[in-house]
Amino acid sequence: MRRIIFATKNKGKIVEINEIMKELNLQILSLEEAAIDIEIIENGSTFEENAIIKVKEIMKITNDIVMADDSGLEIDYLNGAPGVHSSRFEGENTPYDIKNNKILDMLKGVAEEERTARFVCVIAAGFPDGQIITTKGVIEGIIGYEIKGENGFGYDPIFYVPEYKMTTAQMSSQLKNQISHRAKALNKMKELLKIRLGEAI
Ligand code: ITT
Repeated sequence: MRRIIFATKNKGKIVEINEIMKELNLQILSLEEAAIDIEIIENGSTFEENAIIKVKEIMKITNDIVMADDSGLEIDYLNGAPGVHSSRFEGENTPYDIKNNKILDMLKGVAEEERTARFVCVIAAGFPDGQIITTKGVIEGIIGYEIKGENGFGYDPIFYVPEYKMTTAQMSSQLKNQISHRAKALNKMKELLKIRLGEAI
């Protein structure tokens, strides 16, 4: 079975990635599972740049296919923040209850039409021949008025999807993994991997 090293330390992402990629005949290893412990400096200004930075760093130390996910929440009222700084917003190790409440405070009194937001995900894949490709997925929603739901991770409890009348934290993992930014980007990547790796997957 072909190995893919997934350059992430985010446990919430790993669970979703494994679920979305499960029908492929690929062994997906997180950095922890591959026993790789390096600090990657994500100093790009776009999701694409940061996904490629992560992939390139790990490609230096393995001949396996390397994939990475750079994602985040863009809030229109905050001019696209926290965006590429989503995991660092209010401090990397700050609990999400606090980060989510901070955003709710920043949007206090803001009308529904102005609460538009989206989750964005860019997946990069680097191959042993040096080629790197990327795919992107987006899910549109609005910032809710209170924290709702226990599923998912990160900003899910404040990301409300009008079409489903619930936050992504209130969705079952099956539903979120069908419609999310990550699902859309990974599904596009799956098709590209099938073309590239052919029968092997
Ligand atoms: P790695 O770089 O190790 O993958 P990270 O958490 O630092 O982990 P990013 O730099 O891509 O990853 O930041 C993504 C952040 O965006 C993540 O930490 C959440 O705060 C937010 N985010 C992304 N996808 C999300 C989702 O599906 N649900 C909730 N929040 C999400």
